[in-house]
Amino acid sequence: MRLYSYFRSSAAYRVRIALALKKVDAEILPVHLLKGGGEQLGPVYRKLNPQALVPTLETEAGALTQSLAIIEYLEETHPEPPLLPREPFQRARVRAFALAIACDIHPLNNLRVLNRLRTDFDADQKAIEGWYCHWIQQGLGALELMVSDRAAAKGVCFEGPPGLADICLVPQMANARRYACDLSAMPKLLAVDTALRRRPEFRVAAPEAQGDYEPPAR
Ligand SMILES: N[C@@H](CCC(=O)N[C@@H](CS)C(=O)NCC(=O)O)C(=O)O
Repeated sequence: MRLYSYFRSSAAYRVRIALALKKVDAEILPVHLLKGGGEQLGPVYRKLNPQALVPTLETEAGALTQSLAIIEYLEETHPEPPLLPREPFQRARVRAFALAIACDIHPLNNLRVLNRLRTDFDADQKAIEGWYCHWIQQGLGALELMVSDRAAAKGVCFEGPPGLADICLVPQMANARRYACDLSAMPKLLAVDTALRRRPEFRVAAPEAQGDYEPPAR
């Protein structure tokens, strides 16, 4: 399998964590989202991913897009360890947490959205940072209420082994740190994120562990 990824892409980061938890090997092929206006926008990559977004997982059966669909595919093809609880109500709660990040928080802060705010709505860097942190704080503030004290003390979003909610949380927290968003109102999420990032499967998937990593410009 081949994963088209970008070190800083939080959607690709989700898939990298899932691959590590499942112990599935995949060759990582970097797609630079900024170089030359963005390699994701070129015709070759668009054939694989018509949305021109990372990640894409190339499998023997063909290319798969959308990080959550890719993770569900990995879950179905490699059931152990499970990323979702077996009980339907608990499964739905974990999915709700993950979807809140993947569908409601992350898309508002995606590169193409920020670019359009700059080019078509005259947003300067301060305005972009305000926009970015607004949606993160509103979104993660709600998710803080979904994590029990017991789960947080165990270093996971929901009790049991790390799963889909944790896979979505850690990359979104990395985005928040990148823009220095104030997360002091989310002590449980901060504790869970810190605990998860110590685990080897999360460490190998981290942006700074990637071959295409670039340290932040100062
Ligand atoms: N819902 C998609 C989101 C994918 C996505 O937005 N990827 C970002 C990086 S995190 C991207 O490729 N952005 C490129 C752009 O905005 O041009 C998924 O979960 O895979």
